[in-house]
Amino acid sequence: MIPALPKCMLPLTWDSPSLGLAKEFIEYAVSVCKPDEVMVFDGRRESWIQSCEDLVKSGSFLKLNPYIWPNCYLSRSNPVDVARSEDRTFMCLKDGETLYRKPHNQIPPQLGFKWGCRAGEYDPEKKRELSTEEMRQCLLKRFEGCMVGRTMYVIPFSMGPVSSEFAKLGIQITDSLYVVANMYTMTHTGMGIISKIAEGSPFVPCWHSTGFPLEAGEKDVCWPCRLLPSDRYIAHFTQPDPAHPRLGEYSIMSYGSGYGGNAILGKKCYALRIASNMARRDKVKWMAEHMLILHVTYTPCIGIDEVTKKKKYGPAEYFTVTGAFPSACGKTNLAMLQVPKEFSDEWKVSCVGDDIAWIRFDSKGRMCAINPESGFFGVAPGTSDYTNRNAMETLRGGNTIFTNVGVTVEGDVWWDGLTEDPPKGLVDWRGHRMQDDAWRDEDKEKEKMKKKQFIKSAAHPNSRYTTPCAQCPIIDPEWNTGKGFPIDVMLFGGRRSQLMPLAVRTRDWNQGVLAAATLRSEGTAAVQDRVVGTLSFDPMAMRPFIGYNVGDYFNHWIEMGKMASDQYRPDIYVVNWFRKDAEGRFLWEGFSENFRIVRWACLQAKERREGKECASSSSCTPSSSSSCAASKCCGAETPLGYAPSPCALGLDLKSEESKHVLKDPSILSVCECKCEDGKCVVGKLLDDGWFNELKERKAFLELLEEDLGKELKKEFNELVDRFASAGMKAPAEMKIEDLHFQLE
Ligand code: OXD
Ligand code: MN
Repeated sequence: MIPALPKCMLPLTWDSPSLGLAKEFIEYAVSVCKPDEVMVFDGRRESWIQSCEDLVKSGSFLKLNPYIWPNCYLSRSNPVDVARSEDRTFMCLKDGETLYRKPHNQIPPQLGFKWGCRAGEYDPEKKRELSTEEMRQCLLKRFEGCMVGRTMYVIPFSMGPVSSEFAKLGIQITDSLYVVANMYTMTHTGMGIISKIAEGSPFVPCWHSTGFPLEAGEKDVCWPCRLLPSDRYIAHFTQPDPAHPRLGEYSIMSYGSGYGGNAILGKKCYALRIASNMARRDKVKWMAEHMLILHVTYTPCIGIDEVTKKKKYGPAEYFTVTGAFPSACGKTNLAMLQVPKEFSDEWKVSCVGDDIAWIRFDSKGRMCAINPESGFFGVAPGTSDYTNRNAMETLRGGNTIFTNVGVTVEGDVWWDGLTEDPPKGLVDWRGHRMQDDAWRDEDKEKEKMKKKQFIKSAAHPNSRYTTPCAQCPIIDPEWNTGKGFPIDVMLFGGRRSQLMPLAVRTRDWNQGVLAAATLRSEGTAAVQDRVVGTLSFDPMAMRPFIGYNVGDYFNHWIEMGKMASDQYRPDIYVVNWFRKDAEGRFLWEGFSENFRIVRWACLQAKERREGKECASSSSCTPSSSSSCAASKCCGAETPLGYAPSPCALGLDLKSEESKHVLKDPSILSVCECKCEDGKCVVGKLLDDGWFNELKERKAFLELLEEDLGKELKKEFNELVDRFASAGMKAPAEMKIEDLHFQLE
């Protein structure tokens, strides 16, 4: 049960002055939103079940078949509210601070920045974006009376285990019980947080409303929201509210949408946008990144025991790999990777997190990551026992909320990719009964097309599941202890059907930061109204989540690299699982096979730990499949960094299995391999597309104007030089001119 406010505050009473700032915020929010009643969510499992059952009663949730999906529910959103509304997301910084030097509407459209935060709404009368305090007034006006006829739910929550040094607290007020139910799974909730706040721990006030007050006697709808996209605001403030300065510098005000990252405010709004701002502002610097965290255990086989004839294993070694990928690019799959059989004897992986990493230094100067969330909010389509059995097992553990997937009349769920053929008795994500076998046709070609259409319409492409991390069969035993996992490897990857190679290890931290900063990716359905497939910049996969000036954010990365100890500074890799051939077929098998890159990276981290410098490779040529020990294969040198040979990935191009995994070995590199004295050296470029690619990257970096740090500029010009050595035309055009400083 969710008790009404005064009861729930026991042993503290509602009138207790010791409730301090929690009380000030709730009273402030009540006075603005004018709800009919206020309830506090106490974080108990019973309260979660009660919330879900109440949602069933009101018609918002459908209870799924408990024999297949125990304690699981289906929710259907309004079809206009199905993804994060990036172009209604505002980072309202301190007066005088900006995300980019240029106002949002002056950023060249080809850079893809129609999506991503802006400073304030554009006011056509003032011919400028609203200032931070104007935005606050604009939001307060929207919130005025927005909960009339409704209940205001108060959710005390922590990002990160409450007792850990990483933990950050928040209180979300919301008029959506769906959001309450999701926040329970995605964050650490409970009354202990109110007590901590009462004791003086800071918290972020998080305002959320669907913007749908009810007149007396008006019937509620299943998914309240504002229908006009321009009526939605996801606004973040990083300076105090002048009316309530004691509530601190940070606050979030989200209005008009009930979906995912727009409404579950602990996730993208707090744990990425606000947290990244805090991370740079705090005295002890840290980072909040859009990254999965994978823990890898390697127990090398060291021979055969002569007596028992069994394999002998050396001591276990541990690695932590993080991966930054834009939304809907397979982060959850990589976070729950299944190690291919041929490696599973020596290698095991466990999952720490699938979306967000908070990174701090430990006393040895290692960058250590935790997952601040407690649930997975994963994209359903494409998830199956073949692509991600661990995710399926997590869901089958029950306690899952599905949003916008298809459902059968038997109360089973379905989406594109779950099974080969759609089941009979399917109801699509909008609640329309689909006609069984409507896709069948005598003409097999026609049937293929019709089936594709049918399948695609069952679940929304951004349909989701909200499920507890603790249910994942390969969750790391220490995922929730607050212990930071020391990072060895950081992977960065976009969705690129052309040009970008499968994987490269960058030469050093600064080159890696440049590569991550200039990451580009093709659009997916995770963003409202985004044209799927269009290419845009997505630095560190954080474009929609960077919570302060983007140039400063890059410089923060450079500074964090300087603070890391030389011995433990993570290696940065750029990867791309999504190369396609002319017919649109993927050239890399992906999914579990991505482990080959993880293994290659961990073996290089091992060499570094052992003090063996990975220089440009020895005998690893893309055509050799012979005696190349993976641990010796640092890779062939390319302008982007070191590229793996097939043998370094455990592939033998003569075998059919390997050809199935890697359909075209040329995706391994940007250059034709050229060997001199048995060593790979930079060869001729394989694709002329690099000229345009660098030109676009230059345009993006120049957008930062004076905020572009000298290190990145130097790295970029050196990258151009390396491409010039590999035969790229007109490099002089490509260099970034000195904008404001002399290069050393
Ligand atoms: C997510 C996203 O939901 O990145 O994780 O959109
Ligand atoms: Mn994400």
